Amino acid sequence: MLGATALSAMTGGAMLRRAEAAEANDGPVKHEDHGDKDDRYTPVVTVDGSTMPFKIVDGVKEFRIVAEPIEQEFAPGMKVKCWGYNGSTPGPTIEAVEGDRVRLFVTNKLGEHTTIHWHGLLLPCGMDGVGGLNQPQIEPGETWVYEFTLRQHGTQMYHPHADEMTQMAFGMMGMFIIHPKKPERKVDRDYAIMLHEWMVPPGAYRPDPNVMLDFNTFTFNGRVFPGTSPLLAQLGERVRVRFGNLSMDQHPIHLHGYQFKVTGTDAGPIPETAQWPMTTVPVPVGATRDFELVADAPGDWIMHCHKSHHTMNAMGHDVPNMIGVDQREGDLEKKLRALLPGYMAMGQQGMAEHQDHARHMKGPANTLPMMSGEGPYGNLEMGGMFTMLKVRDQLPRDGGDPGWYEYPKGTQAWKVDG
Ligand SMILES: [Cu+2]
Repeated sequence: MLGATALSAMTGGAMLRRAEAAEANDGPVKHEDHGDKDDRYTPVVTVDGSTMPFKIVDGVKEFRIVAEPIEQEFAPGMKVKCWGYNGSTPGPTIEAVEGDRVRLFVTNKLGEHTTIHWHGLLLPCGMDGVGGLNQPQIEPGETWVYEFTLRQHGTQMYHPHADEMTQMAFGMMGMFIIHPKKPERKVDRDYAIMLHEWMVPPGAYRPDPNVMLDFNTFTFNGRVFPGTSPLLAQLGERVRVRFGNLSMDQHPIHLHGYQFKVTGTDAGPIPETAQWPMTTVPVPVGATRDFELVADAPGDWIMHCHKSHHTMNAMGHDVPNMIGVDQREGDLEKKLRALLPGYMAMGQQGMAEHQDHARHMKGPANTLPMMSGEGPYGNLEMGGMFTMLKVRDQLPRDGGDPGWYEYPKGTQAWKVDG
């Protein structure tokens, strides 16, 4: 069970996936965590995701993991047939403390065999989970047990080491966070975000695992903007954000309005003297990065991958570039319409008009427009790996979304004549 602190920190996050409304960030925070409680740490909040329940049995922390086909809503309007753990992709975040003995039951409900590899963990070789090498594969219907003592702390991950290409492309992955035995610098809010990328062909419901480079959907914890929940912080709080990346690309994560320090990698904490101040942290493939900041600047600060195609939803990469082509010249648009009924010239001045067009032009089924989302001043023209850090001097008591930031007078850009 999560403590009250964690619940309030969850801030419209954890259960948004199950919320009906498009941007219902203020929905009730419920949790389906029936396990035991661990008071030794402030639980991490897996934004839009969940924490894996556990039971302490004879001093061993037991987790039950089910590998299974699932349906994941990336954002309202797009549900994808994925594979995951315990009903979601990424699977629930596993949390424990350095020195703990953990017992992880893995039940395979997929149609093919699987295993789990504990990525970055120091453990006996026979627990490493490489199917065919460290153990036989876990066949459909079987349950296998991994058990080891945690000899480190930091942000780690878990994923299959069996038919990896398919199983990871379908979303099988999760975070494995080990808190230090001797508490280090305490943070007030601790967030975890698993980065992933997918090729979901327009009109399709299932990701294509054969794609190597040309992905069209980029998720934070299995959600794309505008389906991502904001991270919240109260003025003065110390915030940690942990990123894990098991996708096929590096993702440079950029936060506006702050300089943060990169405080941890998959090999644990970085000594203070070696911590890098940054505004963009590259999260390499097969690695994790933690950063920390003190939330001293109020506002709505965006946080996103800085590869600009990664902040778009599905787009046609093969379309001819029409920017600068005046199709009204010589009635070109009209002539084309005679050949192609309904043809409309688009993208002559840029692509921003796409967001408005997407509102009244029906695209393929189960496919989100390339750009979407609205702010207090109009279209945000974003998608994919995009969210916000909302910092307020007073967050709503229920831990919900505080709404849009109210800019103090004289602190906003203004328009002039000429
Ligand atoms: Cu990216």
